[in-house]
Amino acid sequence: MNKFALILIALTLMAGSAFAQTTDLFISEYVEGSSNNKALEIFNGSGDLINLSEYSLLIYANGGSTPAQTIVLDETIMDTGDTFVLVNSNAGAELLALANQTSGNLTFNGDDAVVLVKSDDVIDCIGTVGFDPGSAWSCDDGSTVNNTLRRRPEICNGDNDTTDDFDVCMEWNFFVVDTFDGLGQHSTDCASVANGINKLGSVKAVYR
Ligand SMILES: [Ca+2]
Ligand SMILES: [Ca+2]
Ligand SMILES: [Ca+2]
Repeated sequence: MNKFALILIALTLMAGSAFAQTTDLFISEYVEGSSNNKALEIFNGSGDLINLSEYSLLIYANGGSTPAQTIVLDETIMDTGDTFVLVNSNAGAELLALANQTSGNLTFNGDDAVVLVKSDDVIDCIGTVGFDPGSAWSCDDGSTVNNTLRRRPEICNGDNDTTDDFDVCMEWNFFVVDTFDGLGQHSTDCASVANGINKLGSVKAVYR
């Protein structure tokens, strides 16, 4: 292996570890509560202003491989660090009071894959599209039914693979049913980055 290859490997490793960065929106909280208490929180950890109306939420119900619901998100300019809370229109008053947008189509109940897309590009996913897990995706800590799930602070970007196995313990912390106190803010360990920046280019620039 020549010296150039070694340097390239070192730079790639650095870009992957010391520069854990958020480049786009992701889902930071998922509420599968009692009755119609359903909500999703979307977080902008990137360094860009993002127009939310370019994004949609798709719900693939009960193992279906085409979306049962499509929810176009409202025209909203999200700044770095902003959250946006989407709530089922028939939720209770306490949850509705936290909504930035409501929709009657936000109807997941534990065994439905939830996918955030920008045009046709998958940005984030909860569950596995085309797979029916029974009543929910479960692991030792909890499941996607009758829980509030909050993205772990070390998770910097969405899960853009909708077809791989979904281990809900890998990226989420669990809170008891009808926990709403995390909605409207998100804690992260990740750095923000504007989409236009070439990561390897910026690392090279530092070490030039
Ligand atoms: Ca379902
Ligand atoms: Ca996945
Ligand atoms: Ca939150």
